[in-house]
Amino acid sequence: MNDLGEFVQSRATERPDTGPARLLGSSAGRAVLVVAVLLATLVGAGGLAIAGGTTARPAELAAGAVTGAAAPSAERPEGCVAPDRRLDLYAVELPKDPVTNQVRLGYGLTPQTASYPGPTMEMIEGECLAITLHNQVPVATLEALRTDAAHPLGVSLHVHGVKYTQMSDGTTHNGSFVPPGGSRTYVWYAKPRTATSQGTAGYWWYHDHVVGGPHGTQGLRSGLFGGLVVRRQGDVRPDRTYVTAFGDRQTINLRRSAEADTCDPVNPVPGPTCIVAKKGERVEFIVIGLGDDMHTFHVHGHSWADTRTGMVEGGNKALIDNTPVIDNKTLGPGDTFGVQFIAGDSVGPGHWMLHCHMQFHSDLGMSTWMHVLDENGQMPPHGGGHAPTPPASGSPAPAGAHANHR
Ligand SMILES: [Cu+2]
Repeated sequence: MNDLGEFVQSRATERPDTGPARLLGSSAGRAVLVVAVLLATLVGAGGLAIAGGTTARPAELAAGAVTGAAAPSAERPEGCVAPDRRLDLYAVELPKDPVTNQVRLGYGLTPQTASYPGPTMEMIEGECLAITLHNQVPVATLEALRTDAAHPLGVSLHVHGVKYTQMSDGTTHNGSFVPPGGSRTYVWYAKPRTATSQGTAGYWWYHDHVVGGPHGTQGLRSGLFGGLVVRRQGDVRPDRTYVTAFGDRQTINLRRSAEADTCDPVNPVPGPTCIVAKKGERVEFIVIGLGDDMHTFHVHGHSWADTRTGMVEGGNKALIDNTPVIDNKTLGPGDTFGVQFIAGDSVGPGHWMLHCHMQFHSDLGMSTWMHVLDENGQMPPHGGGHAPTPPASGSPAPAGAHANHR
C-alpha cells in the first residue's frame, strides 16, 4: 500500500453556483464575462495531497478569461460579478492537544474533516470564491477562550492577499463574523494582474479574527488557520501541497517533536503531520508565520529559487543569474511564502529534515521530516544502511513522545 495513489484524499465538497442561490449577481454585472469555469467538475483525479487532508481547488479557468470592471458592491469587490465557485467551511472544536491540553479548533470542508491547519484553498487569478462559514464551536468553548466579557462570541474568516469587501473582513468592528450556530458567506476575489494592479497571485493564508478578542489571537492559537495559494493562469501545478505553519512554543502546525511527524512507515497518509512525496514529484509548501516569534524555514537536501513560485522559468539569463537559489528563508509573524522543488532531486529518496534554523527552536522540537519515497512508492529505511536511526524530530524529545517514529 505504498503507492502514493493510495493517498488520494477526499476532495472539497463544493456546490455549483445555482442561479437562485446567487448572492451577488447584478444585472449589470452579468453582462460581463468573468470566467468560464466548469463548476461541477472540481474534483480532479490523482494525487494532489494536501496538508489539511483536503483541498478546495478550482477548475482550470478558460484561457483568456476576461475580468470585468463591474462596480463593487457591499458584498463583492470590483471585478467579481458573481461567485464562480462556492464551498462550505465548518469551524468546529477538535480534541484537546494531547501534550498541552490546549483547546483545539479547526476549519473543515465538512465538520468531520476539520483539521489544523484547515483545508488548503487554491484559486486562480480571475476567480471569485464564495465560502459559507458555519460556526459549530460550542458556546462554552468560545466563552472560555474569551479574554474580555464584553467581546462578542463568534468565529470568522479573515484572508490575506486576495480582494474582499468589509463584509468579508471577518472582524467584529464591522460585524463580519459568525455567532455561535450561525453561518455567513465570505467572498474572495483573486484579482488578476493588470497595467495598474499587481494582481493577487501568491501564497497567503486565512484565519479567524474574532475568537477570544478583536484579533482572534485565541482562534489562531487554537488552530483556526489555513493556507491559500493563488496561481497565475499557466502556472505549473505541483503534485503535492503541504502547509507548514511555524508558530509559538516552537511548533510546526501547532505540534512539535514527535507530534509533528506521525507518518506511518507502511502506509503514510499525507497530512498536517505527515509530509511525504515520491521521488520526482513537484512538492509545494505554503509556509505561514503564526504567532509572535521569528523563524526560518529550512529543508535538507533541497533548494529553490527565491521567486513567487520557487522557480525561474524560461531562458532569461539575466533573470536566472539575478535570482538567488536558497534553502533557508526567514519568516516573521503574518508572513507567508511558497516553495516548490522536485522531491529527491539528485539526492534520492530518504528522510529529509525540515526545521526552523533558530537553533534553540529546533533543539526544542521545531523540526519535522519530509519523507521522500522511491519511484515505486517504497519508504526507505530510516537512517539508511549504516547510519544510526535518527531520533524523533527535535531533541530532546518531550516526555511521553515516542522516541522513534520512523
Ligand atoms: Cu523558529
